[in-house]
Amino acid sequence: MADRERTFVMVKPDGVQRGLIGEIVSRFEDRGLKLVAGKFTRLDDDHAREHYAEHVDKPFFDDLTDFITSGPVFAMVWEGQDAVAQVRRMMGETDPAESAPGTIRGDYGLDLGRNVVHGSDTEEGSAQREIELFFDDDEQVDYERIDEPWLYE
Ligand code: D4T
Repeated sequence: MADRERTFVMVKPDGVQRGLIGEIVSRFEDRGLKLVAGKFTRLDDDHAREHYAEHVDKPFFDDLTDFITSGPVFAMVWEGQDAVAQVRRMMGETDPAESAPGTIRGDYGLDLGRNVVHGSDTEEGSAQREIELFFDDDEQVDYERIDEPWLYE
């Protein structure tokens, strides 16, 4: 079995307002990923700027931080085999208009600035950095899901 890893996922304010938390959580659960942390919260400006620090020089940065602080989000950590890349595939492209039907953004979004969900990218260290920005170690729970022997060879 390949390495299990953890990734950071967040239902953005548009996804929360549109009542999509349950749907998004269900997709990851059904796939066999394991929820190890969750937090319903609202980002302040400093947190938003840190989370999106890589985009600080981009023209859309202010709109992005305004949007992500505009309402509550549901932040999560999901664990599983190849979790970072698999979650990215399930989310679709950054722009919902370019996302295939069957992906979260392809099924629930139309506009780049309202793309429903965030997931860590595959760059080394991204997921760990984002997890640490939202969760303390003791907020992540280690446990076995009862179906694990049926999910992994
Ligand atoms: P996030 O980080 O929100 O999961 O999105 P991605 O990882 O798929 O894409 P990203 O970091 O490149 O973009 C972050 C965020 O900025 C918005 N955005 C992006 C925007 O409003 N205008 C743009 O031109 C781009 C490239 C959408 C996602």
